[in-house]
Amino acid sequence: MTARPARAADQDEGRDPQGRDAEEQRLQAGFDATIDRDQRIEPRDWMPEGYRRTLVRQIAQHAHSEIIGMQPEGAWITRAPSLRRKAILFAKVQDEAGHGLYLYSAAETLGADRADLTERLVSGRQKYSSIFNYPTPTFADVGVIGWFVDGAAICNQVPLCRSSYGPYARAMVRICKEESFHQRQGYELLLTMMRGTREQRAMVQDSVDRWWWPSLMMFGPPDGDSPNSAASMAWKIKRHSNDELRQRFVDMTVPQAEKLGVTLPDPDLRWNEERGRHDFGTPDWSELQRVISGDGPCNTERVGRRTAAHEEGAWVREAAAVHAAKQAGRVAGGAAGKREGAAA
Ligand code: FAQ
Repeated sequence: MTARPARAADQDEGRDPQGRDAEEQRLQAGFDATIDRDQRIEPRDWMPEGYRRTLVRQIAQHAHSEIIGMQPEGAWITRAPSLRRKAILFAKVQDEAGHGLYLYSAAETLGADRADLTERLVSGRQKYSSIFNYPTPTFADVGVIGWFVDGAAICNQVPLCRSSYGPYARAMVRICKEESFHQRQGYELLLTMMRGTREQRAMVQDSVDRWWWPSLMMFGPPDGDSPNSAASMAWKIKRHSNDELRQRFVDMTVPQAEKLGVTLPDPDLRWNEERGRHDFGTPDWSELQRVISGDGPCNTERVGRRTAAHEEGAWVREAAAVHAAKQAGRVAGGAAGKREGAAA
């Protein structure tokens, strides 16, 4: 693949429009060949503007989801029922912050500015996953988030480890390892609760009833209503369609629910021998649209909390920037001093 910076063609001075078109076609052909060979596009490679825009959109939404996703479970850190559960939850929520940071860094390799992305999140111009707009009234919700939400995240994100954009794919490798641990901790928490009292078992079932359908919605609208899928799949950013991944999640989760002893709240859920997969009911897509457009149960609270955290953290960013500038000055000063010393 020709390693040329984006818009190199525009920067070539004195080139006539036909020459520019030919150059553009050559770069596009190189890009297409890299995608066809299943090789990676790297930050300094030429890429079509639509590819770059789609990646910034998806990676930023993904990063925002990890950061906003700290809130529903984070609310339980102070109330976790034992020191062990508190330590586990602390570690998990901290991992999510780390995932957000890798992903913002991946977006930066495409020219995005982190402060601008945060501004787009708090002003509602960029989305984050619908799932984090649901409340967590009981401790069973911590377990069900691990089981369903991290489980859905794994189904969706393992294929993203083979995404065509190098920095995104590499970030996903580490993220998926951690999500896998998160899913197991959720399931283990629920197994423990199911071995407890009748009230605890009822608490788990209630949580399963509330989170099942929103978890299926995490995979996005049905394929026929997914405007971004065709281009994303042609560019190998997404490797599977929304419906394919939703089906995988259902097939993976049904036997786990049986083992746990809970009922998934879908009367249409059954094994289809012919397809070798489960049939299941249709999520309420109007609910997904409502939640995505800001009218979910906790949208205002989540964005309000994120905005407040951003504002309260301004002094940390300022102090870090001043410190970094001082360090840079010291390093540059030190290097200049060494050069002078060598010259003398
Ligand atoms: N929520 O054309 P498509 C996690 C939007 S991380 C909100 O199908 P696309 C870890 C979509 O953006 C969870 N918006 O779009 C964790 C688009 O809007 P736009 C996040 C949604 O991109 C666990 C429009 O609808 N994971 O859980 C949703 O091809 C526990 C049309 O949709 C990722 O971000 C939704 N559910 O496919 C953290 C994974 N669905 O931008 C804490 C990476 C759709 O055109 C605790 N992302 N939309 O205005 C993806 O795989 C894709 O972006 C999809 C959507 C599959 C989410």
